[in-house]
Amino acid sequence: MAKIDFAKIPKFAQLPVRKNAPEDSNWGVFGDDDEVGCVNFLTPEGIVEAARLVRKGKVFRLDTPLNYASPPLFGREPVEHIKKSFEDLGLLGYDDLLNSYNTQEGSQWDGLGHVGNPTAKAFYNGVTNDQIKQSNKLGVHNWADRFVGRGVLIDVCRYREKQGRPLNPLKTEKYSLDDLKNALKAQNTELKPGAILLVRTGWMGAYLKTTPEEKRAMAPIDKLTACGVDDSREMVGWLWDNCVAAIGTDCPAVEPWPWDFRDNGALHYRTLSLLGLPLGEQFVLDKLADDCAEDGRYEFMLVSVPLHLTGGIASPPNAVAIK
Ligand code: UVW
Repeated sequence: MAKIDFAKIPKFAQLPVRKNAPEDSNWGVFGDDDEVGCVNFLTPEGIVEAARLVRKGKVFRLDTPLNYASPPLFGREPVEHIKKSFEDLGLLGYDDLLNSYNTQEGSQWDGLGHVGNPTAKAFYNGVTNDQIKQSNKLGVHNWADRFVGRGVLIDVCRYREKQGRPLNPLKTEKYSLDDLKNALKAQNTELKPGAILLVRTGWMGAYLKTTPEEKRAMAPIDKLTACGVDDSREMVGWLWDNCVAAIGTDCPAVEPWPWDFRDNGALHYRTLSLLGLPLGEQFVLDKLADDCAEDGRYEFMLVSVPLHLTGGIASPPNAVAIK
């Protein structure tokens, strides 16, 4: 693990640092062969600091149960769970079989092999499509033992509601960078380098309240509409300049859905492929947010243990926030 000196990280305005790298990319900042991206901002010192935030022994699970979305969003496959009996061995017992498991059927980190930048025709750090297809480059295994640090929640949904300006999470509406900054200020929370940033948009709570028919209607990729954070260059510059290690939200795509796959400015491209910044989607944040509102502490230890899937494209976060 390369030692990170936050004072020496180039500012967004100074990017790119590698010759011929795309505009607004950090390619080369963590090394020419780096496959970890912004998760490099999670340091041993940061883990020790995060552990000091554990004060009341409360644990909040941040993932949805498998198959929580019925059917899964974006037309993804549901998981088939079979209890495989040992009956034929004369034994009273079972194994689990999970068939057609799409690692993005519910809560997920999008890995760095999930999408490449259309203009650069490359994935994070210049990795080619052939490398993603034929090797384990940029797989989620690179994060398997290092996704631990100080979590920070921005409850921008509650902030906007308190302001009398709620948005409809089930529509293509966006929270601006000013909303995020002002919510942080209202919470008295500081975004220090090396944060795993969680943003509560209110989508998950709104989705869970819908009827089974409404859920079915929302599942196809061309039928879903959902809120998210603004996909602007300023948003991404702010995340980078604050050395955010990852951003996780309770909405389907972090940015509002639908986003245009042909738009080079989409947040997915700006973050995953240009900065190696993990995007977390469909996280469970409501109970954590209630607790933060109650004790006024929006920071905690966050432990995420992605699947140890060599070459994996994405992973359920398997994450907990501990306060
Ligand atoms: C989309 O934006 C389609 O979401 P995901 O990152 O889960 O593919």
